[in-house]
Order: sequence, then structure tokens, then C-alpha cells
Amino acid sequence: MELINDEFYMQLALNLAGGTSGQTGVNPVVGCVVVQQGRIVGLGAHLKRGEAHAEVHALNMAGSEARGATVYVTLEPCSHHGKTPPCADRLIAEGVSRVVVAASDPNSLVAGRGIERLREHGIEVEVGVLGIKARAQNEKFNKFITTGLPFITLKTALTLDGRIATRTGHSRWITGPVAREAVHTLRHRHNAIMVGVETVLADDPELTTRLSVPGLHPLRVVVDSRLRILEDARILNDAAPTVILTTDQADAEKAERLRQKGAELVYCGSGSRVDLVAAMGNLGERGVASILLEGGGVLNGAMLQAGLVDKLMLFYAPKIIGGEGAPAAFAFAGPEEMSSALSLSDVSIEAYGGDWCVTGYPIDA
Ligand code: AOF
Ligand code: ZN
Repeated sequence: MELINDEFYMQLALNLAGGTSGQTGVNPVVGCVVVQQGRIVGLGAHLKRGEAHAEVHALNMAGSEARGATVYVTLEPCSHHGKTPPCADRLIAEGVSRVVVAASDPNSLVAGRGIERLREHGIEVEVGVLGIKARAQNEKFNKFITTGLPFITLKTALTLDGRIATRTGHSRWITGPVAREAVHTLRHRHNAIMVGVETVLADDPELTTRLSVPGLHPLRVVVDSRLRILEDARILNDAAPTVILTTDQADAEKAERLRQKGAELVYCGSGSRVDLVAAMGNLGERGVASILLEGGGVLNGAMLQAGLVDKLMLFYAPKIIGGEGAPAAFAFAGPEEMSSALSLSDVSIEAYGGDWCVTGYPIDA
């Protein structure tokens, strides 16, 4: 039987928050549970940027039963006036007795002030219950709010020998249906999806979210320094907005025609290649907090080399295709010696049907 204690209620709050991943935009996912004498009297999650915070939904549900209650919240209650008023003030006004917080808020507008404010008003505050899980759940928000840059998850399907297509360029499909469905969930959970123009030319992908239940479509981003994209590419359809990252090498007339088709062009760098660091800064400024990078190999290699990748999710199919010149998942010069190889930390492996996803975080060299 499960022990009912602080961790039990915090886990419930984390579950509420986790379910909203992908729908809060630049905001964190947050869950909240209000407990009065062993009974849950309020539940809430932050559902959309600009709308009520988790605590507000849960306190509204609790009504007068919030007085003297314990409140479990996965992120430190806010202390600032943003799009909504401070949650700390609302908790004080409701007369709650105790607030249990999983993780403090790295947003410099909050950063401990929410907790401080509660304590100043005599509310008992405990911080850190299931804190590791809570910080992991908001890994995208934590990076974005502290750096202004999007959190980048590199996802690729590949064979055991690291290929993303056969020597003839054939790639449908490397992994099975369960892994491919999981990738659509990943699209829903990121604000944008990014590919290189080679991938658009080779596969003509639509890059939308197609799940067994409706999902949100991410912003579509193509890296295309010389505007080689075809004007009838499916990525230019009106299912979702599309941004093309390009350079001043791009043909002005083609640029205009692509704009007519609804694409937005963003010029990053004057060289022959898109300045990826500048491009990520630009996307961050326009409120893209997370990107799912779907390659191919050249863009994956360039993003890794630029130190822009935060997380890798490698879906391995138990297949070997060999093939002289068959495209690799990571095409870059690479180090001379093994001691300089890019290493991953916090590695985990999960089964998806007959395929395996290896997840890890690059260790800064
Ligand atoms: C909370 N509870 O449920 C959330 C919090 O623009 P606003 O008003 O939505 O504020 C966004 C900021 O508030 C966000 O950057 C983060 O620091 C915090 N989010 N805080 O107490 C919540 N979503
Ligand atoms: Zn708040």
C-alpha cells in the first residue's frame, strides 16, 4: 500500500503538471494540490500562458477549505506581477498554513522571493520535496528562463550502425510505429521543430503533430542558407507557421515568393552558412523556449559542434544497413582521439515496440 505523505501529494501535483507538457508555451509546467485534514480539496495545473497559474485553479476549487490547509506545488509560487497577479499573495490571502514546494523558480523575477514572502507571513514552507523530479520536468523552462535560448532536444531515428538512410537515400521507415508515435508526442511537447533543407528536399516532410489524439503543431523551422527549398514543399502548407533561417546569399526574388506562400524569413549571418548561435538567440527572442531538432546528419553535427544541443533522444532500430556513403546521424569532422569524443551523462534506455531510445545529455567539453 502506498504511504500517504508529502511525497504522495507532490507526486500527484507532478502528474498534473506533466500532463500539460507542451501546452504552456514559454511558461513552466506547474501542478498544485490543496489538502485539508487528510482530504484533497483542490487540484490545479497551469494550462496556458496568460491564464491562471496552478495555485489559482486549485485554490478556487478549494474555496473556504483552503484556510489552514497544506498546499503542494511543484514550483515556487510566484511573487511578481506578470500576466497574472502573484500566487504568493493569493496563498497568504486564503490563510493556508503550510506550503510544500518541490523546486524554487529560477526566473530572476521570483528566485526565492515567493518562498520568502510566504515565510514573512508566518506560513510554514518546506522546499525540495521531489525536487529532482520537478527540476527535470521543467528542464526546458529552466534553460530558457536563465539564458533566453531555447532548450534543444536532438531526436533521430537510426540503425545500430548509426545510419539514417540506406546508400540510395531510402529511409522509410527505420523505426516501427510505436517509436514514430512517440516522436509525434515529442513534437507536441516542443514549441518548434527544426530541420535542415537537405531533409526537406529528400523527404518533403510536413512536420506537424499527428497523434492518436489531437496534438499542438510546433512552429516549423528550416535551416536553408541559400533558399534551396522548393516552393511547393509540404512544410510551406498552412497547417502551421514556418520560419526559414537563411543568409544574405539567398536570392531576393525567391525570398519574396516564399514570403507570399506565408513563410517568414529570418536572416542570420552574412557568410555562406546560417549562424546557428545567432539563429537560436533570434528564436528565443520570439518566444521559442524549446526546439525538437530532427536533423539530418549535417545539421545535427553542426548543432552539436556549436554546443547548442541540450539533450539527445536516439531511437535505435535493431538493424544494420552498412553501405558506402550511407548518410550518418551525425556528419561532422569529429575529434582525432577517443578521449575527445562527445560524451553523454544521465543516460537512460527505454523500449518502444521493437526499438530502443537512448536518452542523454551532452557533457560540455
Ligand atoms: C507559479 N505558478 O502555475 C506558474 C508560475 O506571465 P505569467 O504571469 O504567467 O508568469 C509567468 C512566470 O511565472 C514564469 O516565468 C514562472 O516564473 C512563473 N510561473 N508560477 O507560481 C504557476 N506557471
Ligand atoms: Zn504564480
